[in-house]
Amino acid sequence: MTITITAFERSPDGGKGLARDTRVRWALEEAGQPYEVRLVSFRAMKEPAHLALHPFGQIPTYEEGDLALFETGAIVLHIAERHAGLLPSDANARTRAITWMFAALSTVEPPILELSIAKVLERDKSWHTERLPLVEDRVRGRLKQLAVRLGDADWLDGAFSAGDLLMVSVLLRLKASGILNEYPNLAAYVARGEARSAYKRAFDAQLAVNTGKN
Ligand SMILES: N[C@@H](CCC(=O)N[C@@H](CS)C(=O)NCC(=O)O)C(=O)O
Repeated sequence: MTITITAFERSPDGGKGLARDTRVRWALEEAGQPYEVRLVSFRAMKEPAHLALHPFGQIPTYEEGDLALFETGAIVLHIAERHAGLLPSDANARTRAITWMFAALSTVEPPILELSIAKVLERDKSWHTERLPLVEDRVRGRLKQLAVRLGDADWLDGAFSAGDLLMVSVLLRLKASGILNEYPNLAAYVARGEARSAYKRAFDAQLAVNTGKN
């Protein structure tokens, strides 16, 4: 059955791989599943046809036969549960990997997004310079805890899993800030994720859309 995902017609990041279709592309590449992409404009994302797929008018969405999904956590979990390569077969290890997926999206991603919002949307506020260090420190707090847990391991819990895929995807947003480099084991962890051939294919595919080379 054909898998179709949606992605920005023009990503605000110009192809740096931060739009969330990249993590879905990455999961599909890890699973060896071909997919098609339907590009949507910001206007089309808020129109009824897209809202029927995604109630919040966002990307990415995922369609496969009569199944339509939104939310990257749910999409990556769906891919990981149906194809080998992203979740261990041992039941407990599998549940721990899923726990890391939730940790990435609900514990680590929120302060990182708050930092992006503070930097991009709150620049002109009178309280911006006072608030920014507080937001940065909340990110540092989470990174410190994550760095302690990762230690000198390659991945969060044994072999690479969907938990790592989402955690690396979330941390990538910090690369430009320099904060990630304050935690050398996390910077190396992200670099290991980026070095995977499946990630490279996913990154190149989204870049091609944004440079008009697809
Ligand atoms: N929690 C959602 C977030 C989706 C999301 O924020 N998508 C962004 C692109 S990365 C978007 O569509 N932004 C445009 C908008 O919200 O209007 C997920 O993980 O899928």
